Amino acid sequence: MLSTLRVASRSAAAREANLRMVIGARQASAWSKVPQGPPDAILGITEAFKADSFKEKINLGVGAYRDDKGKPYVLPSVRAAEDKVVASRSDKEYAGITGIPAFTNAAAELAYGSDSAALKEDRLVITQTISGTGALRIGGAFLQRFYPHAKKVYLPNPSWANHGAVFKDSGLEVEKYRYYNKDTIGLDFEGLIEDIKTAPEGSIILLHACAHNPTGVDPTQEQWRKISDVMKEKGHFAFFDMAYQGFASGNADTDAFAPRHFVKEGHNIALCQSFAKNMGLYGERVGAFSLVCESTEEKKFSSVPSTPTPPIHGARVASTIMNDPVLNEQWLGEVKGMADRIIEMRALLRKNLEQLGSKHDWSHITSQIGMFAYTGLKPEQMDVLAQEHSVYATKDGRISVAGITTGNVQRLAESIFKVTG
Ligand code: PLA
Repeated sequence: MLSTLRVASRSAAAREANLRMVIGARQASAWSKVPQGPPDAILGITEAFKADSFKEKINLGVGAYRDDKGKPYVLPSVRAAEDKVVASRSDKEYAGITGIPAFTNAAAELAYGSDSAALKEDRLVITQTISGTGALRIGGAFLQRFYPHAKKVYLPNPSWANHGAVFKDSGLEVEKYRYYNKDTIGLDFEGLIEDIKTAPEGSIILLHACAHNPTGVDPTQEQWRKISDVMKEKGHFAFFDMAYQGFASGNADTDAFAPRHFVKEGHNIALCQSFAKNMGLYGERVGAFSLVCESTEEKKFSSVPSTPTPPIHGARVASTIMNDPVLNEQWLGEVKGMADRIIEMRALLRKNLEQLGSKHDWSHITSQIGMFAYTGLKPEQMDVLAQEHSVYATKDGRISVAGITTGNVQRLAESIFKVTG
């Protein structure tokens, strides 16, 4: 203590440093019981990738689209809309509590379809959110407070790594239902149906609308119909996460089949939308949460507040695109372009692996859909890929196909071949 005092008297700078130490000590005692948050498994990979000095390193961790040069891609329609937004010299006033109506109306139409009964009958509530994660968080909290039949949500096994944490933070309990069959590298449809049937009536079931993350395995339309029937029989509540509309098939309507079918069948669903992937607006945090109500009357009671109040710039960009027929058409073409490049890279990776003489069956790489391929590689093999080949991806064997290019696919295939034999 004496020595600290002496140091403190030496100079103003030293005094300040000393003060910081004292404050630090106080803070440590105030927060010392706070458990350290888990590292973000996906963004942590980006950190490891950045720290690697090997020139030909490959990052297949985060699901962020890259062009064929491996560079982040800003959609030309987004650039054009952004120019329009800037040229309009709009003010920076707060948006309303549920966001920008021109954005949320267009988002609802994109998701549900302009002919949706829920829209025509004016029984949809929608609020702007901090991208898809914010939608899940707000939706989770809303259900936790007001959904009368359950306080537990059933997630597919496996599911997006953050689903569990986001719902737990919303105060919901989390349970799993069977989804993926390791042996077939496909959907465990019987297991899924059985688990949904045995869940207590009125359970909340989380469904990935399309491009299931991490497996890339989606139910077929026939299977979706069956899931809808079983859920109706049991009075379950469908909570859709649609983070990849347009990205799976290249067609925004095709990808929205499941939630639209459920609504047609009379399910009053909840839906989370993200514009991170399909518009490439990752950091702008543009999303929406909506609830289909039984009637306009019920809608009046179901106002879902947003983060007060949501950010305006990204929502203005998305709204400009969706409300301008020419830009909208251009954007849909660009989404298809991204989806097609991913599909092409799947084919190329499989071809390269087969040409190398790999004895494994890699057909799942091309049959899976969306941003990710679930390779079936084991955690130890993923470690070797990172340590010996500078190929970075999540330990569960998921690779972001969006990070593959014509320039790196051969080296990637060789690395996977060496690791899997
Ligand atoms: N839902 C699913 C199924 C997702 O995969 C993601 C993002 C989100 C919601 C949330 O996205 P948003 O908040 O940006 O709209 N998953 C990414 C990103 C792409 C991440 O986890 O950091 C992934 O790599 O899995």
